Amino acid sequence: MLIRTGRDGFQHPVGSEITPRAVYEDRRQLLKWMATGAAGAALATWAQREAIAQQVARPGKLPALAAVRSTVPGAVTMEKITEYKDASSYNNFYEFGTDKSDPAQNAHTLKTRPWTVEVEGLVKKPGKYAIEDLLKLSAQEERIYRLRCVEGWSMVVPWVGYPLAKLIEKVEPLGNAKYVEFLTLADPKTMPFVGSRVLEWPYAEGLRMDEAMHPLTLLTFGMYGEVLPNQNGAPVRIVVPWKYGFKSAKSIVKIRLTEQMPRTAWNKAAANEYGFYSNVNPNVDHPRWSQATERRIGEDGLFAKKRKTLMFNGYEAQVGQMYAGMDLKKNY
Ligand SMILES: Nc1nc2c(c(=O)[nH]1)N[C@H]1C(S)=C(S)[C@@H](COP(=O)(O)O)O[C@H]1N2
Ligand SMILES: [Mo]
Repeated sequence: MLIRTGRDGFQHPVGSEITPRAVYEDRRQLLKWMATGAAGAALATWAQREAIAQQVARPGKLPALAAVRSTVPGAVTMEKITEYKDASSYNNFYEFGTDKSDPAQNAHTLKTRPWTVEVEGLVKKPGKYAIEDLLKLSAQEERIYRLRCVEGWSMVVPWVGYPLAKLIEKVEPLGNAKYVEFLTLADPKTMPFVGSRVLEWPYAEGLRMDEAMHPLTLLTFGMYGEVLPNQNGAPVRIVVPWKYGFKSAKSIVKIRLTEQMPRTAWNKAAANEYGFYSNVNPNVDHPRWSQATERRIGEDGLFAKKRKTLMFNGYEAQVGQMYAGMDLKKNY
């Protein structure tokens, strides 16, 4: 569901599956809320998406992507893996629409070949990489990551890729490079919503240098042993498992090293709601909803008990040190 904030003309999602906070904290409130019909609307939306998930066929059988299971600490969670049909039919990819089921239905128009990724900015060796060369730059690893969306749902996906650090090392960052900016494709001919004002295009994201170089930050080409389906960000995306899902930019065409902190698409849309860091943090609420719990897509029904969200999405042992001494409430 989308609401218009009016403040700046942008629209921001209010996940229809987000139960207002007061509601799940109090059973009597829940009954009241259900009586307003909001629950009915949420249930209808949820049921509709479930129905679409059943219909969206696995997009052919995509080419396999050979990979070895990663041995990097934290790279493989033992949690139950989300079913492919759910991970590929319940997506956020606003270039193809704002409903979770839109990308699976619309992203077939995305042309993933030829594809080049330009690496530029504060580097000694800038370059344009054809996707075929980028794929071969380093050995492919399989990693089983939790991904937690800021809207309150999560999934567990076996991603295939290699550390972004491998590419960054290759281009030799200059001493004053402090951030990495990701710019993604914005092609109005193949992306029907790039003409809309939902966000500023191209979709932009960024990481601090140490975050970009962290061994868990994955330059991702595949999932479930195959190349990425378009709706999940083909042919190349980033996956940053300890941050809210929107930090994991899809269908990347440019990687730029900068000295200044780059502006990001969601920060431009609503700076008070989406900060640069966006580390998963159950103790820091979104201004319009709690971040303390989450629902696992494909498993937890609308009224099932939610799971507790973990600090840094469960990757605190691996990444916590990068934020030592930082006020995470201020740097949300
Ligand atoms: N280019 C682009 N990348 C994007 C988005 C988007 O709208 N456009 N949505 C983000 C959000 S909000 C989430 S939660 C994840 C979802 O990734 P998934 O569909 O593979 O689960 O992609 C992120 N990357
Ligand atoms: Mo998200």
